[in-house]
Amino acid sequence: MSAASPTEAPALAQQPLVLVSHALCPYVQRVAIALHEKGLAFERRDVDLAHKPAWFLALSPLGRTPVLLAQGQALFESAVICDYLDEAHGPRLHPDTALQKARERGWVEFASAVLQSIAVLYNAADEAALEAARQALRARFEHVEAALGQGPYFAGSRFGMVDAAFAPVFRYFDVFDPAGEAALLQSLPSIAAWRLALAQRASVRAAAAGDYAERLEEFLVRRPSALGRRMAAKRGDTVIARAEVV
Ligand SMILES: N[C@@H](CCC(=O)N[C@@H](CS)C(=O)NCC(=O)O)C(=O)O
Repeated sequence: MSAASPTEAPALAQQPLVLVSHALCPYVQRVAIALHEKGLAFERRDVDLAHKPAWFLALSPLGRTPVLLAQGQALFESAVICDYLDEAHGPRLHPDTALQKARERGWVEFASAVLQSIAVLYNAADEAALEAARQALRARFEHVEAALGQGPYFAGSRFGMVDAAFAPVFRYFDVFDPAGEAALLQSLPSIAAWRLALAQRASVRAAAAGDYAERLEEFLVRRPSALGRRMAAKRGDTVIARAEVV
């Protein structure tokens, strides 16, 4: 992946919108989806999170992607960036009423908890830890299944911020399923239909590179974890397990 060097730091004032990114970051995808939904042009600038450039650390106090450079400001934290975009630019992705907005923000937070459970899964050191991680993740998805309505999106016919937050979650399963983890989402019919609807949405498709699945697989195969070893064995690779920062 390309990483901007300190001398390539995006000039804050010169670009209308710059999304400071990592190719595999699911939180970056949320922001990219919101930008696409609003038809906003932006430049995407990838950083190497294993070797963070000084300009990036100066803009991102937590040293994390995404950062959105907008009107001379560096905005960080995906939920905050998405809320800013929604207040500043139509069409609205959040619902109109305070109560519904609060409910949906809660589910955006829940999507972050699901992403953390996914990281526990792909980092699980051995089969016992992997099974425990599967069960924890499954329990989270059962909550999601219970919260879903008729679809096609979280809030019915309206594509919203919860959809933007969960679309990157399901992208992991495009790689997990063939790796032998398809049972994790089995018998959750509303999630299956939602996942399909999200995968077809133009903004979701545009939010990650065309070779995203191959890159993710490469990242996972190199994890020193039970899942990584199984994927490497399945591929017949002799990949040396090497942790990467994502
Ligand atoms: N709560 C943050 C999470 C962002 C996050 O965890 N980003 C990861 C990449 S996906 C990162 O930058 N990790 C590098 C690090 O923590 O050092 C958000 O929603 O923006």
